[in-house]
Amino acid sequence: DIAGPRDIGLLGIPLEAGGAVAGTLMGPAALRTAGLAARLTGLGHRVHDHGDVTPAAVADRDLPAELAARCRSAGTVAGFVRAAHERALSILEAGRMPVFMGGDHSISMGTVSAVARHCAATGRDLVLLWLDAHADFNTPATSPSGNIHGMPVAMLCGDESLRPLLGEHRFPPLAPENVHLFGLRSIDQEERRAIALNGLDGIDMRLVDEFGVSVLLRRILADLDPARTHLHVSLDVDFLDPEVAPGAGTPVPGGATYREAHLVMEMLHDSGLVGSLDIVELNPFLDERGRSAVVLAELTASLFGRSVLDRPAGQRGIARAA
Ligand code: Z70
Ligand code: MN
Ligand code: MN
Ligand code: MN
Repeated sequence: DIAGPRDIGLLGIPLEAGGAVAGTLMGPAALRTAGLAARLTGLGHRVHDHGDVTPAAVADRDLPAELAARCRSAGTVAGFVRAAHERALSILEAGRMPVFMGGDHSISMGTVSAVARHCAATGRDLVLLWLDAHADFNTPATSPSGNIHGMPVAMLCGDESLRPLLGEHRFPPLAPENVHLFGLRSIDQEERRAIALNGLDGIDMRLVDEFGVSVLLRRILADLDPARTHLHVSLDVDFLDPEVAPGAGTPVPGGATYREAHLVMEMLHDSGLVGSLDIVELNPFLDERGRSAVVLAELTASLFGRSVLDRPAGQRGIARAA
């Protein structure tokens, strides 16, 4: 249960080659500077910082020619993805709850695939909450940009053409009905068709405007069995509105407000379902005086139990009520 003190493992994955804008490799450093670890220990948790991953040496020519031709910097991304997967697995096996600090969103190919393996080994169902302006459901065949950070959800759902990025490691692909894309407001044409075809749950900003984050998130959480579920949360900085978090390489207007994002994190905490977290796409080079890094550190604290007032279990009904 996420309530009560947890053993948290921080892991930095300083990758920027999956996106078009340089700077996300500084993400882990900025999150540390924003006091992420101290905010979590201040809540009573034990925090172990595992440092940053050292990427494996992978060249483009080590990958299938088609993959390397269609994806930018595929070898570099593969090196980080494989190393992240191995480090993630050992943190999970040590019984720590991992917080993965990206890096661009392609790191999730390594982190979430490791979580999927760990869940299979421990008999739990993996559910993925993807907080992002984008669906990241492109494949090498559909991507308009060739940027691998637009493809991790497709890889995690079992796209064969992307699997060589992970090398020899094998993981059970996510069931599309266990993938919830939340905060959508920028999708490519073929990506949109693929989401419908594969039956992913897409929650766009129009739905957020109409129903609010609380109703929409409660609907997802209420369906999950607390005894079986491992919920992985993947938080892209561009889930937030660019006015709240300007440190994003591809800012899209109309994102989550500061208050909506905090409510999501508070409800996730109260659910007791979260087993792992990615914090990705923070670009400190584009940030304003560390604002975005601080917001992400604050949101992480909310996910780990920070609240304005004490809320006895019986009084945090909104997240639990079916
Ligand atoms: C576009 C693509 C993207 C950020 C993901 C954008 C992808 N759909 N951008 N995350 N920041 O190139 O595939
Ligand atoms: Mn475990
Ligand atoms: Mn993303
Ligand atoms: Mn995004």
